[in-house]
Parts: sequence; structure tokens; C-alpha cells
Amino acid sequence: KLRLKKWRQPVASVVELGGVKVGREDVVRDDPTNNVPDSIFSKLSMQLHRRDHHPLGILKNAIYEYFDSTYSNKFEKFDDLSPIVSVKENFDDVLVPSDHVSRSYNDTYYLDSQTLLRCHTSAHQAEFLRKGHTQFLVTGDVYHRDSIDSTHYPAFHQMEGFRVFSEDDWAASGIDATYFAAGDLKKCLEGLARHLFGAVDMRWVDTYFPFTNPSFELEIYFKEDWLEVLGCGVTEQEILKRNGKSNNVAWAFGLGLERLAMVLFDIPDIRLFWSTDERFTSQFSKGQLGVKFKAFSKYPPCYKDISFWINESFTENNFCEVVRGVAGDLAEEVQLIDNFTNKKGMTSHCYRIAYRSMERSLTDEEINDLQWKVRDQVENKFNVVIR
Ligand code: FA5
Ligand code: MG
Repeated sequence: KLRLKKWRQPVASVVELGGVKVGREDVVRDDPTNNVPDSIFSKLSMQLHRRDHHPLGILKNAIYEYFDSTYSNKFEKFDDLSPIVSVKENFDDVLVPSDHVSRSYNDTYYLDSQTLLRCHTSAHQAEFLRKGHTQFLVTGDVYHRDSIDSTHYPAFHQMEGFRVFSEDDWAASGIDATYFAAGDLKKCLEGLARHLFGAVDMRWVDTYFPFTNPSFELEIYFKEDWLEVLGCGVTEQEILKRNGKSNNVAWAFGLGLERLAMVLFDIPDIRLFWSTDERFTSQFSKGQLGVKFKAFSKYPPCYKDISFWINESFTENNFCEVVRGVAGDLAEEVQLIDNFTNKKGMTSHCYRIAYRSMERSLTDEEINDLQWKVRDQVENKFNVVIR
């Protein structure tokens, strides 16, 4: 038990976000309108994207470099906005329908019924437009309640790009304003992909976002598979109209920094970005894009199963959060391995938890201790019967 404590990072009780001091008690509260755990509060002060020697900071700077060298009319850059935003900013302002799943307590971290941890950097679009910005990049940490595996983590980073055009821009081209913006957007992002990766196979996939139309995703061919790296599109006219830009068109994109960095640096597990182990951090330095990460010796995983009868209120995200709350980054993966309903209509789930440290080998004692804590919390929090 002592050993476990030693590896836990201390949690500061006050963090500074966008120049404002925020106390733990403002973010984590025992209250039905709040679902932020301590493990998430501890991420708020990390600011990985603002570290020049961290893969995410190196990537951010390389993207800045592309925009600076490509556009004579400079994009303004922001990377220090507080991730604490209102429901209005995160959802209403970008036209997310009132019944959209992303608004649920199961998908998003709420501080209270009107305040949340942004789930995308698009939360800042409307305010920036209102303030008169027309070309900008906003980088920041974003938060999703989610499953546990090598490419999903409840905290990650996005960069938003936004460009407003006026009639002079598209009139000269002789093409329809929306087509003009969509063409400029694709050219910009294809150029960015080449700047970062050199020659790569990429493809555009049509998709849907409430705030853009048409909407696209860019996929990059990596390790024999297509990887989605960003979403983008031509901004819905309603957003421009509401924010004083009725006579303009615009495009926007939101890219996932971890996804791109995993490809660029060959980083196999998304948890590594949060590692303070010197064997990780010492491999990256300012301005050095595309240095391939050399894995330090991989320690063996340890698998533990847990089965219980679920009830109506049980969700997998809630279960994953219990696991993360107990094991932190020692939880590598949670998989549903068995799911059946008996004659009485009761449903049983069996989850297999993979525990592994990227930094050291775990003792049996330590893992058993974690598993018992998970069992205990599952029973108490979800009121379910362990089998
Ligand atoms: C969005 O968040 C939109 N706001 C993007 C956007 C902006 C579209 C502006 C149009 C205009 P999405 O949820 O798909 O979309 O996330 C965007 C990118 O973030 C993804 O392509 C992916 O690269 C990354 N991403 C999303 N979820 C995760 C996750 N759980 N872990 C790591 N990266 C993620
Ligand atoms: Mg997507």
C-alpha cells in the first residue's frame, strides 16, 4: 500500500486556468449535478500542449509553423483558454441539438448543470467571432467520459482552426461561396498533412457535424489502416449570423493532437503522453518533429475479471471511471468479455481489466489490492450484485 502511494502524483488543490485560480472544490463536488473525479481535476493543470519539449507541444509548434509560412495574413494563436466553459458555449452556440447524446452526464464532465469541461475546442468559436477574430487557431485540453484502451483517454488535446472570408475573396474566383470555402479548407489541410508527414496517403470522408455543412473527416493511411485525424467543414451560416458575420462564409476544423502525434512519433499508447518517466520525456526535444519513440522494456500486463448483474442505471463509462479512479494510468484496457441475460431477465456483464504500468512491473499484491478496491466501489456505487 505504501508503494502505491509513492507512485501517485500529488494533487494540487488550486490550479490556474486561463489566468484565473480555480479550487478543487469548484470542480470536484459531491453533488448530483457534478461528475468530475479527482483523476480529471489533476489533469487540468498539466498543460501538455504548452510544453515545447513534449510531443504535443512540438506538434503544436510545427502546425503553427505551417500556418505562419503559408498565409501572409497571419492566424492568431491561443493556447491558454480555460477548459471550464458553459453549456451554452460548448453546445448551444455551435447548434448541438438539445437531445444530442454528447450532452449527457454519461459522455461529458459537468461541474454543475450549466458548467462543464469543454468536450471540444469548438466551444470557443462563437465568442471569438463576436470579438471580431477572423483567422485563428485555438489549442487546448478537452475532456470526454469514455472507454479505456490504447487510443482513448478521458483527457486529450485538440486544435481548432477557423477562417472567415468576405465577398471579395470568393467573388473574384467566380465560384459559389460554400464551394470556395470548402476548396480552400481542403487545400489548407492537405498542405498541413504534407508539411507534417511528407508524402502520405490520405482521403476525405463525408460526415456530419451540427456546426458545419458540408462536413468532412480527413483520414491518413498508417500501419495498414485508415486513421481519422480531424473533423472539419464549412461553418453553418446560422453561427456566423448570430455573431455579426451575416455577409461572410467561413471554414473550421478540429484536429486531435494525440492522434497525429502517435503517428508522427510512433507512440503506441495514449497514456504515455501523461508520463513523467524520464525514459519517455527525455526522448523529445524542442523543434524535433518525427523522432521515433523507442519503447523502453515493456512490462507484462495482468488480467483480472469481474462479473456482476447490472441494473438499468449501469453504464460502461461509469464503470470505466471507477477503474480509472482506483488504478489511474495502471488501467490499460477494459473489455466486456461476456454479456448474457438469464430467464428472469437479469443481465450479467463480465469485464476483463488489463493492468499494466509503462514504467515498472507491478506486484501481485498491488494488483489484487486494486482489484478489491474496484469490486468494492462497483458494489457500493452502482448497487449491483457481484457474481
Ligand atoms: C469534434 O470534436 C469537432 N469539434 C471537430 C470539428 C471542428 C468539426 C470544427 C468541424 C469543424 P470529433 O469528436 O470527431 O469532432 O473530434 C475531432 C478529432 O479529435 C478526431 O478526429 C480525433 O482526431 C480526435 N479525437 C476525438 N475523440 C478522441 C479521443 N477519445 N481520444 C483521442 N482523440 C480523439
Ligand atoms: Mg469524429
